[in-house]
Amino acid sequence: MASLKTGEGGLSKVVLTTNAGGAGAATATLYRHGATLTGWSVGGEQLIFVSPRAVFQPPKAIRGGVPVCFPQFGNLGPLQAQHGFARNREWQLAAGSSSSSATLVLESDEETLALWPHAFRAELTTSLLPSGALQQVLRVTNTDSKPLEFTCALHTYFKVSDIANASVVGLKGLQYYDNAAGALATDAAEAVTFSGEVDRAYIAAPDTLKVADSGRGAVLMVHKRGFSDAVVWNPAQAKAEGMADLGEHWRGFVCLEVAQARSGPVVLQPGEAWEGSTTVQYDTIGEGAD
Ligand code: TA6
Repeated sequence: MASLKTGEGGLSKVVLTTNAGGAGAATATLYRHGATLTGWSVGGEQLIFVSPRAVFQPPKAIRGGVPVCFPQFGNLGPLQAQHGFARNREWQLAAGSSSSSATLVLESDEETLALWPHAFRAELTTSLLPSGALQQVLRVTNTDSKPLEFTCALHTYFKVSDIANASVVGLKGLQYYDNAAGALATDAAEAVTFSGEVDRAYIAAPDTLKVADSGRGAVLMVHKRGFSDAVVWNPAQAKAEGMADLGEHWRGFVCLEVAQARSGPVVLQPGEAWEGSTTVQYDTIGEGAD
């Protein structure tokens, strides 16, 4: 049974474990604040980045982990708040969670209705698979009597030895919106590498993508379903210095986010539900698929 514990800042968290013994043992940590996953380790190797300067004080979003961007990704929606409000609100632990899987729930209330006049139920189910892989499923139900339209993302910060050692493979030939340049472009490179700010929202990305860290011989195979797009981000030094909860720690992560963003919003009729999922498998270089 997943149990609630007290974490950073006195916030409530859930710790998940697999029963796999020895090298395959995996753990994950999930805060009710923002339903933000703040850790995933396999065989003792921590694979998720959280800024050492992260502020665990609601409503501020935790810098790092896997923030839930809903009901909009970025500014792709009517809200003033970038990435919506889900990552700033407390989610409830649903009954039926186990030692290796937990569902957190966010339902519309007076506050959200004042921000966004739509009744909804959002559920994030986080599971550690027997292999140690991390799976997250976001399910949104339109509980209103009118259509619901939203964009969303699971904004994952993968821990890397150094951004200079990181690459993202699988996006060659795709069109992306370059948020730094404010323009569309096409990626001709075999892999995305990081020699400066990278802030790209790829349109209609493949369902399998790879994050590689040559500095620690790690490969993360990311498999998405339901999310059409993928976002790659690292702010580099100039932007990071303007972020009080990041600063000099910008070299420690690469964001590869599964998103329903530039391809267009999800539209749900009353009573309809949508699901998007990501499953991430950790391998050491040499084991992972090429
Ligand atoms: O996913 C990339 C991005 O949209 C970047 O443009 C940057 O703003 C990043 O998200 C972090 O956003 P935040 O609101 O968490 O500072």
